Amino acid sequence: MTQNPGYSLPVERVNELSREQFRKDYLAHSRPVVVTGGVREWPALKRWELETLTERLQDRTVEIASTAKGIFSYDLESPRAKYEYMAFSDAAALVAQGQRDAQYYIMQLSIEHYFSELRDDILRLDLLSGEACSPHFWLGGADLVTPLHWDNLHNLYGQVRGRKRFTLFAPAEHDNLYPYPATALYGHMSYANPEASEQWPKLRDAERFECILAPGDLLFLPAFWWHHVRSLELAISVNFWWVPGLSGCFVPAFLRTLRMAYRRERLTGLGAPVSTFPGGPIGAARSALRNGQTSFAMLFAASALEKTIRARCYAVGIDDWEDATPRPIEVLDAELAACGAYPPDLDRARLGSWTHAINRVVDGDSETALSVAEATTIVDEIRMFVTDMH
Ligand SMILES: O=C(O)CCC(=O)C(=O)O
Repeated sequence: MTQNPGYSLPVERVNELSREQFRKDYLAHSRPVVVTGGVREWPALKRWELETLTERLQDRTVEIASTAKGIFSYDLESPRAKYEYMAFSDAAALVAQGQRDAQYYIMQLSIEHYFSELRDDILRLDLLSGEACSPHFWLGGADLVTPLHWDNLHNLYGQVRGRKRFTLFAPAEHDNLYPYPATALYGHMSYANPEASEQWPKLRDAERFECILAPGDLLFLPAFWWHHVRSLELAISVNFWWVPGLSGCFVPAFLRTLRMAYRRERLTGLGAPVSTFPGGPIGAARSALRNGQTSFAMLFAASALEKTIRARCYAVGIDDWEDATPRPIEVLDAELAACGAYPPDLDRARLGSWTHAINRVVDGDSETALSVAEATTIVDEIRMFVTDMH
């Protein structure tokens, strides 16, 4: 393995983090952070040895991925990873020993779905509040690699056994990271290997952040951040994903990446890439509403807002905001207003109420989530706003 990291910074580390600090200093800015010992109280840290898990789970059917070279691509069309179902005890034996011609990885299985009896070994994270998210389970041998990609979800990733090295790049580094074409179904992946920068020279221009997660550590990996992960020994992890609120999306550096995400059929389950929907993001929002998918509808509506406001920015001579530092919506809103990017008669209170509603629904707070009828009203208002602004 060649280490040629260009320039590399450690991911910020803290020993303690209150929910308020997390939201204010990291979540609002989509900035990664490791909380050392952040999950050390989880009973899983004491209970999850491979042998004890095997005793508890025995014949439970699990999905397991295998590859010849230990590189686990998310591109299911890639010949590199094969998926099969087998009893947990057989899967655990394969993970522990590997085979001469294959390595095995149990990846991101829903704990609720596959092993509900393990639920009590994981404590709810204090950093989460209303977010709708459930834990996912990872078990793999040493030296397995998840190649460079991003997800459209925020992620709190807890390490239970073994260590993993995470290499992260901010969304704004996109152009240096050899992404798959935006039109590819797996447009969230990169061709590049950050462990072989000499083969991917632009990687050396990208600022990378690295951390090693040890048992008990917790990483906040913001949505749209590129990540490459290597296990340093047999490793067990549990992570929580959730849909970012609008404040996590409606920031310039993410939106370029988000636009690519809209082209992916899998993101929506709408049956076709969103780019093919008549009416662009608003058309996609309406289709999502017909399926009752209010959170996707809100994200597409947010994208329509962004597209329009960006066009206004260019119109008034602001052309650098795509690469600006991610910042909360209120800050961005004030900046855009100050530079005249909005039409003078824009009802900014109304704009604020849409973003508030969008945040409520995408934050997944089920008690206050929008009904489809309310979401439809908002999408219609945004459609009118977008049309008027052009
Ligand atoms: O742990 C891994 O191998 C990959 C983790 C990952 O890609 C994620 O949590 O999004």
